[in-house]
Amino acid sequence: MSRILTVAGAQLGPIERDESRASVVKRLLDLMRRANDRGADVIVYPELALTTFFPRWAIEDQAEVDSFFEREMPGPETAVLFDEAKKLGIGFHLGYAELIEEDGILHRYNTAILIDKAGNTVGKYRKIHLPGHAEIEPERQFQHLEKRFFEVGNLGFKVWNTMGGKMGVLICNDRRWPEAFRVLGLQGVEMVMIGYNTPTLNGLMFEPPHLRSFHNRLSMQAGAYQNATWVVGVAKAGNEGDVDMMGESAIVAPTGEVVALCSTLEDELMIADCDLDAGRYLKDTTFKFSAHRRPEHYGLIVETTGEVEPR
Ligand code: CDV
Repeated sequence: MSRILTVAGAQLGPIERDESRASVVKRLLDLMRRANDRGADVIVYPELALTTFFPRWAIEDQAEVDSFFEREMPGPETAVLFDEAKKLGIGFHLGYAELIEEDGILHRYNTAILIDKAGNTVGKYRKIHLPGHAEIEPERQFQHLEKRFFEVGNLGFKVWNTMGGKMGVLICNDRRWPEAFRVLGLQGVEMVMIGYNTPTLNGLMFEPPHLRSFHNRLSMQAGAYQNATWVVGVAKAGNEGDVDMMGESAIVAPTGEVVALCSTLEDELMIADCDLDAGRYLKDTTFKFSAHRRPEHYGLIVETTGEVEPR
């Protein structure tokens, strides 16, 4: 018997720096209603879906940086999204900048949450692989200040049993790191949701745009196949803040095949009926980790620091 989860990926076109939360949330609601009309069980929005991709700007005023963060979730401007999802009975994944006070200290994370069809928050992930740089580098065509604006996530890579399957979340740059996928794979993940903001240019040195696209697909397709999991990769696309952002949002099957693909650089829905059992034969054969995976013979000692030393 198959376990079908109908999944919508809600690619977003550009969000300009001065676009209000209310305006963005209206766009998210429109996509949610359309996804619901098309029978989706869950809708996946991109990384930092509520604002422009603010790490591209050399913003030095902390109050201005913080204006891109959410202090509560749901908050006054996002509650309507939660209410509508609950009313429709649709789950959702939302990426946003999280500002939280813990033990009297303010922390800032690049976060994504997963909400089930009944409106419960079932998972939260804080981005671990933060790309870019911490100091403003004027020689760059545009900044990528994730290392300045965010702390490294402290929740690990988790898998949640929800919506009939084992769900995991990665955020953007995480998709390029096989170990991020593998930690989810080792927990038997069946679907990985990934929001991303990826410029079509490197920003520091020349890199052919076609390679940037290829590496996006390669990372998601390899992550899917090698862990026998669905991958739902959803972009913020188009010319935002004068930087061209890659679209090419895709739903990838556990075989590594792309089954749905966005074709514009605008707000666009892609939908697929995902059989959560589709990766079962790979998990039982080629990627039966318990039978074939042999980390004790890899010839490396992985220290707890993360450093790797030859044996
Ligand atoms: N938001 C990101 O993490 N973007 C990176 C860029 C900087 C390469 C990515 O891996 O797509």
